[in-house]
Amino acid sequence: MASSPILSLASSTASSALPCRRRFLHNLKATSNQMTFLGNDHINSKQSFFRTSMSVAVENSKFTDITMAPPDPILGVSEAFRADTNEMKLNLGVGAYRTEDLQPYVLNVVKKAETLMLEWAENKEYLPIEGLAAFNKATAELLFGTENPVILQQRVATVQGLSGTGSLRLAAALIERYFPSSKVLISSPTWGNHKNIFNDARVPWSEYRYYDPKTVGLDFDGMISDIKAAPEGSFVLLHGCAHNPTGIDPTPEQWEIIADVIQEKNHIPFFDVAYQGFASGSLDKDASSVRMFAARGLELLIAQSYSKNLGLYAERIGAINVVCSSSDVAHRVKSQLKRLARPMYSNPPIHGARIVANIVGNSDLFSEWKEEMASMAGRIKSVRKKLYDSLCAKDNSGKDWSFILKQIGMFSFTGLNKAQSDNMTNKWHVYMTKDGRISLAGLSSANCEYLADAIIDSYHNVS
Ligand code: KET
Repeated sequence: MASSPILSLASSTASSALPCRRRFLHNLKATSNQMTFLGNDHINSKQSFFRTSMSVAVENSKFTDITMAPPDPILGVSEAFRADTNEMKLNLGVGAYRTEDLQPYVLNVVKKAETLMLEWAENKEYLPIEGLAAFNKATAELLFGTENPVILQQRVATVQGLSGTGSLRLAAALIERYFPSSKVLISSPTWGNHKNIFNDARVPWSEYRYYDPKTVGLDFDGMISDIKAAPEGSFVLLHGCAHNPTGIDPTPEQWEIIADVIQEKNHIPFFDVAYQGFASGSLDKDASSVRMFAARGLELLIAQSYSKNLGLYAERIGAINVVCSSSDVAHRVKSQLKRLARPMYSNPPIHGARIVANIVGNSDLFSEWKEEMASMAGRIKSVRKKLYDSLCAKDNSGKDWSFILKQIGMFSFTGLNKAQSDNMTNKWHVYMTKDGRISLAGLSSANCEYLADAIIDSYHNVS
């Protein structure tokens, strides 16, 4: 007898041993469990009808060979967290800011901008492919500063993107189309989605050394020699500030040396700026790496995100900026970015773009945003310090935990391995990514001691 494709959907290998009719009913039951829109009573009363229609629908599926995708290493952590009923549970997986009460936070300045927007009742017509003009102007000026020569000389091609991820994806499409023989160098480790983005855009990538597990610090020599060794004209992906996942940034002197090597090798710097203002609390300080590269007259790419610094996670608002050697080149680059965007998503959403443009364009709202951002960054710094103090107070082994204080941004890279990270989740209900990263933005002062206990236990008692 030919085996039924329903089997793989019912995910039961045992069922293949059952006689045909029983196996059919077994599979129907398994399948009906997945069909939440049908109540069981309903299935009983109309059983014969559903047996026939469901078996036809499922057995003939053209999608039978599609296997179950693994959960996302970052966003999948939140799904597991939601399913846990333990009251001590902590979600330190995704990088999303929480208040001291561990609640999501909508910035007051965002609520004010939205109130104004409701009053103005502007229309919701399609945006141009490149996005909202006022947003594109504001975002480039925020990144470089209004008086920067690249702005004054109109050398930046800015296109509104679907937050940081969508902007990186658009840049990857540009690289794939216009630099087919170039590869992208990414740090090891890096934000988990970078590899997916370049894989899906069919852009080859390789890694440069970044993290040194011995010092839980930067492997600067490794980084420099790998960037030097890469084929001339490679794209070098750099985290503008608050490197994710390590929280380890180069010093200003090290940034200069990185720029020297990139310049020597004719590489193209490609910045991912997802945390401007959120890392140090200052928009200017967090943009200093990008501005230093621009001041050298280099051409560079910068993807921006407003998920964290304005808490606009779900609005999907960000931008891709390409700094070019002249306004004429920038004009052409922009036209090609639009050409790439049109068949992907046609044009971007308007709501988040208006929020950003209205806040940056209004001096009162702009100052208020800077204050709120500094207070979010301050809360993260204070739980970082409290976690460090708790670790020092509770751990008698003499281990040096000071690396935690040297890291910056919303994450701490604890140095815990996969088995130790599993222990954090399975025993302590602390949800985190398996690379040992914890999001301090999901921690409150009240939970620091509990987290310190969990880290000490996992570090010393699990190998
Ligand atoms: N770059 C970096 C370095 C980054 O950490 C994120 C998000 C993004 C880009 C994309 O953010 P977007 O919301 O598309 O603007 N990082 C967090 C969330 C995620 O994984 O999607 C995180 O690492 O938890």
